[in-house]
Amino acid sequence: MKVKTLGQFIIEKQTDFPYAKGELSRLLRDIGIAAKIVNRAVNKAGLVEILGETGEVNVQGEQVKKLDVFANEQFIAALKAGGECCAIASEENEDIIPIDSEVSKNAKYVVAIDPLDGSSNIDVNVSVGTIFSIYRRISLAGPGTIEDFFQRGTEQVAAGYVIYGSSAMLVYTTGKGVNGFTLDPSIGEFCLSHPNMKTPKSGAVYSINEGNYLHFPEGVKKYIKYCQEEDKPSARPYSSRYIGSGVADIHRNLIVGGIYIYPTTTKSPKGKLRLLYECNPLAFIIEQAGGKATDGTNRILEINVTELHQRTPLFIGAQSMVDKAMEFMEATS
Ligand code: AHM
Ligand code: MG
Repeated sequence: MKVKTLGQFIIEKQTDFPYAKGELSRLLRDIGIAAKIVNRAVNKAGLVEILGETGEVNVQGEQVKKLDVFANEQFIAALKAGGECCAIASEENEDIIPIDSEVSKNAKYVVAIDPLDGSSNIDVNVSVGTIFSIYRRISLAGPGTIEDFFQRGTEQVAAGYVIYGSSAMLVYTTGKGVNGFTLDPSIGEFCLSHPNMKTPKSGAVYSINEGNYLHFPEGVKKYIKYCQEEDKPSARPYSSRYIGSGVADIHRNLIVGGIYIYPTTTKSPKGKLRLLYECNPLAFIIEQAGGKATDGTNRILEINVTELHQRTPLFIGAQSMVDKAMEFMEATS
């Protein structure tokens, strides 16, 4: 079988952007390099002193795990060294990280990143991930500014995620379909394994943390009951699958067909997930694969971004399932 590496694929696809000079390709390459380093650390996490908490609390008020910090450092270092990125917004940093170096002074892009998604699964050998989103800067020169990140999801130039799972995979889109690459550890390269990924229009899996049931909006409670009802023509009851690593849950649903919901709860009235570096990139990928992503009412990609760590509820996955869930939301609003 002829192998196509991520690097080769990116170069081949550069012709999709005739005006581009290869900067975006190099930026994706830099992200791929950091992902391999993080994957190496995840794979031997039990053997080296990288499990557990640092004793600090991050901007989200959550315990910071050592692997979170390590992943954050690796992506920042790779993006700084690559010279194609003029600012980074990370889940782990309260403010943006402007990049002010000789190599980055003409950089066109900014990157929003969740370096290690699924933090609660780090110490227990369950899949975790990285999510990234790339925008063209709107500031004119020098290091990027916070305004560069206040662009709607529709303005993303590229987005992707990496899963550190039973195998490591990198999935990304530049708005011309979705492609997935599996890391071949024997050659240390991500290789094209899932060309032109499409998600089924309908599915039979629903993913939600039902432990929060009592705190869900009425529409979500009713939709869950709908998923559990017996109805042969629509393949109900659906299966419930929830890993607790958003990347892994959404990746599985992308492939088999399903819906992932993280709604508002009475405890988190704006939802838990972050718009900039979780929901927007995931929504871009799922839409490109033929699925849908909303906050229960509005398309995720059209939500105005006004805060770096803005939260939003998320309904994402197979089109007909998201539509159905929204019907229940509308009927109860
Ligand atoms: P994190 O970025 O701090 O790991 O939070 C995001 C994660 C998602 O990956 C996952 O789907 C969700 O939070 C799980 O939250 P909960 O434990 O509340 O179900
Ligand atoms: Mg996250």
